[in-house]
Amino acid sequence: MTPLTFLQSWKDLARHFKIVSSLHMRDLFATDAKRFSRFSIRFDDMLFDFSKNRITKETFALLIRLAKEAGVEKYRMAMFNGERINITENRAVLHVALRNRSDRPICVDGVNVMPEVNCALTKMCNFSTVVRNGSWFNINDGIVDIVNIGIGGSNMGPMMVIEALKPFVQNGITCHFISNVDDSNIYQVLKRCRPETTLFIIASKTFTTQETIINSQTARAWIVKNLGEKAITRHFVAISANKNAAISFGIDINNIFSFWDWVGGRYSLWSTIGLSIAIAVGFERFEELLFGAFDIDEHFRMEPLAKNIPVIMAMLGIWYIDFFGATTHAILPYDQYLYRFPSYLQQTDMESNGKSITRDGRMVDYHTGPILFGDVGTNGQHAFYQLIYQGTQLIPADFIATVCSHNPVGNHHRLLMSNYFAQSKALMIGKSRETVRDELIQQGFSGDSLEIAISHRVVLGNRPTNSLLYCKLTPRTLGRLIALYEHKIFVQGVIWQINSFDQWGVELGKKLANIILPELNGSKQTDAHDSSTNGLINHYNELC
Ligand code: G6Q
Repeated sequence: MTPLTFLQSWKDLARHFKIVSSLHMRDLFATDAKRFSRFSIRFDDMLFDFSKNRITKETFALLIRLAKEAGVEKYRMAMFNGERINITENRAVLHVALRNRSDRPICVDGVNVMPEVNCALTKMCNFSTVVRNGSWFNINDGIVDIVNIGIGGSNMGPMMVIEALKPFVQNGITCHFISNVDDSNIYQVLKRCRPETTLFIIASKTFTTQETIINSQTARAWIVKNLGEKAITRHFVAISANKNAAISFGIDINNIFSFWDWVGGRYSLWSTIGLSIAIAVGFERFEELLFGAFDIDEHFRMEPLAKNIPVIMAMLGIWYIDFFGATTHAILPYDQYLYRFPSYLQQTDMESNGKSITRDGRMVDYHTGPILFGDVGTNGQHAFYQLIYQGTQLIPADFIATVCSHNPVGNHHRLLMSNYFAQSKALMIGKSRETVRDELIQQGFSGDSLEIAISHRVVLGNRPTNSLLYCKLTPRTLGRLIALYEHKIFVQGVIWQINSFDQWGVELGKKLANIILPELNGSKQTDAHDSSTNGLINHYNELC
């Protein structure tokens, strides 16, 4: 594999950067009337505007050339063809099969996985229907509490989606999520549930994850205490690839939903892990979500690189991270229902591309995955935007917004949207020294205090942003949005030559926790670790 920095397009970009880095977007807009139409793409009702980026026609062409030269098309095909591209775990990466709404077979080792996928979907459909219509608990109406017990990929996707699709959640169904091993998490949830009508979904691909197992045992004890041992089969279902462990826990074999090793945890909300979503919003809407992702899968699979939204998003990210030295990326949804979207993407992106070793085992000599952060507009504006405007770091940002509110109240949505449009404009255009000077002179400033005041108030602008704007946050739109980011992450992983589908780093901390657990005994002093860890453990043992 040719190292990334040896590729001709990379070298050309490095040269080209020297020219572009001194250009201001204000001038690029002023000298090109077609900039918006050149650098924006419409996908159905969704508009992707990337014209407020520090690029020229030549930058764009070079970035697309890099995508080609780095093999994005080849790897894209390999993923869709079920090849084992997760090389360190020797697995295919097929979340695209989970939402393949066509009859196109998708094979792993020559076996079409689609019949099994469709069979699991039918089972989800049947199950979610009986829970929703009350027949699972034999009730006509009233509240049903759905408690998803899972962590990481078995928690964040469903939790984000159910929040995002709240307007579609059936009355009477309340979804709760227990993920943290912290006892306060389960305590707060159980406090709000009625045992008679509570359904626990144990979501764990491996069924060995410490947090999920202990939370499930506590939930099991709660049901047994309130309803007796026999109630377990009615009140617990499992989603797992480890059927035997689920059966040993007491789950009825008919209530175990399958999971495949080619579904990565953080890409699994489209699978049976989405059961809580199907129960909350109904299977039809869950299917719409799948259709949305499928729309983008087809777009990603078929469109040429230069017209391919996730490819463009990815290449712009590469441009900033590897040439401008950006280390972060802000996700800024102007849509309250997407308030969990930034933290959801944190896992998808940072666990996937937080790597520094190439697929062939070399240490990279360039930066890879960015630190993702964000919050909903306008909250973020009153919190961290200042750093994006005037801090020392370049922070590329994605502005995401919905044209129509689910809950139109007075002038709220227009106000929200005026902020959405204003922020990306202000970040791009900034406020020049001359404008600030004129304003301050009018306010009576002069002399030294005028010069100092000017320096503080100048906003350089030239801060890059993408804007995504769609009609309404429906399940289909949400599916599209998530899939766009998934494929963006995929493309960046290909460019950086890393494996985006494993997470060996997090294993280390998990193993150490198991070693430390028996030392938290409230008595004996430990000297088994470094002095800091010893000191912390000993302080804990002294106080507990
Ligand atoms: C995601 C990771 C990780 C995983 C959790 C839960 O890609 O693999 O977040 O989803 O560790 O694992 P289980 O589903 O096996 O409990």
